[in-house]
Amino acid sequence: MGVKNILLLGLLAALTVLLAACGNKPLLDAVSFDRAVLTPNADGDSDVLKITYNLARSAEVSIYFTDEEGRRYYFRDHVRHPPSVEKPFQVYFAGVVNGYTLPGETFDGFEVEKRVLQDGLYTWTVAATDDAGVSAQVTGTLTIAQADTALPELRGFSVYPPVFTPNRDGIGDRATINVHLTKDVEELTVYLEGPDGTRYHVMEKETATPLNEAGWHEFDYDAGVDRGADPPPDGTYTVVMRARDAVGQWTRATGTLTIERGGVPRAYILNGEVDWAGGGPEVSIPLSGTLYFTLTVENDSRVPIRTSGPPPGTVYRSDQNYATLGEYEQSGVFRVAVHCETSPIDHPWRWAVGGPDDLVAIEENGRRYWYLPAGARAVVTGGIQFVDYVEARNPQYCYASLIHEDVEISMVNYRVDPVRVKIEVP
Ligand SMILES: [Ca+2]
Ligand SMILES: [Ca+2]
Repeated sequence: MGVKNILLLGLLAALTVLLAACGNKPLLDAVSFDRAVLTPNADGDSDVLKITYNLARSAEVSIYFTDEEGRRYYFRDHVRHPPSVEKPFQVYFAGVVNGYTLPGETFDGFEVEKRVLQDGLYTWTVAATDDAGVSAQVTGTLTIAQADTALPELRGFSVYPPVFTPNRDGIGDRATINVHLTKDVEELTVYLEGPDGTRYHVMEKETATPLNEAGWHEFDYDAGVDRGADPPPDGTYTVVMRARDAVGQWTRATGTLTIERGGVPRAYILNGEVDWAGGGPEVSIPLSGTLYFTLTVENDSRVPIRTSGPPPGTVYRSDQNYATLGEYEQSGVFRVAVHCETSPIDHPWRWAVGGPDDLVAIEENGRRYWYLPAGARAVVTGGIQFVDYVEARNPQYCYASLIHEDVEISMVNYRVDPVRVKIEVP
């Protein structure tokens, strides 16, 4: 460091001392409350007052109220402020202070973040302490009357189940967050908060109670996968519910929710190709003959896709269907299906998207389910033995689809690679 710089620094230091000394302005002055009586009840009359104060130097500022029993309620608790520039600071006060409990009072399952002062006479204090430890404070009195002290209580707050798997497989895909709200509010919000502070909003489900009104509220959470959005990463989250009433009181309840195997399943019939035995695009089958097919299913997602029977290789008679084999539809299951124009029901013949060598078992809620793992492919074969035919529809078109039962058949997986099938009748 050059001599010049040292001189400059010295000069600056001297100037600072000089300014501090000659300024010698009081740390805190021009302190005022523009009302002596506040009625915090959101009726638009005397609900808010304005606090003005001038700060000469940077300082920690507190604004608090002391009741007649000597209990202290903080509106601002040691908040660091730069000095006032040109104009004094102005802050609006609506009678709401940091959460507190009255003697003997407890709240079950929620906390009060911000609460209105009870009716009564208070001493207000504006206090400041600068970096040198110099303190100043100004006091006055404030009467609180007609305060709307009812709290928006969050009773019976619950998150169920504690662990869920939002991946559209029909098993444990949703969590429900419930609360009984005791007062109409301006807002009632729920979000998941991750370890890094990232928040994920939870939409409210329409229930008997209109939005923001007192009563029973239910939040049905799918982690976004219903809309095809990726859910928050697997992990444990804090579920935060917060309510704010018209006076500005805040209540908060928290729980935890763990996401496992979350993700949006996506699967395809590989290349949209079906290998119909006998060639195509037109095949002839004698009555009681069997139409065989082979195709490949690709799980092109980061989550396993669930499936159910019957296994590949199964041959249906044309007058059978998945239900007659006892393999009913299950929400969230992927199955390969074949449909013909004369099929009496939608996609009557269905097969699992892989065999025992392709699938893995995953246990959830005490039951085992079968999945094609993320990124895996499986060859699926099957057949339909045509034991009958419809004369007016011979030949007819048949095609394969990949169905996500009770969820969707995506366009790309619907009516793939049609084949014209003629039943040869003797
Ligand atoms: Ca009022
Ligand atoms: Ca699931």
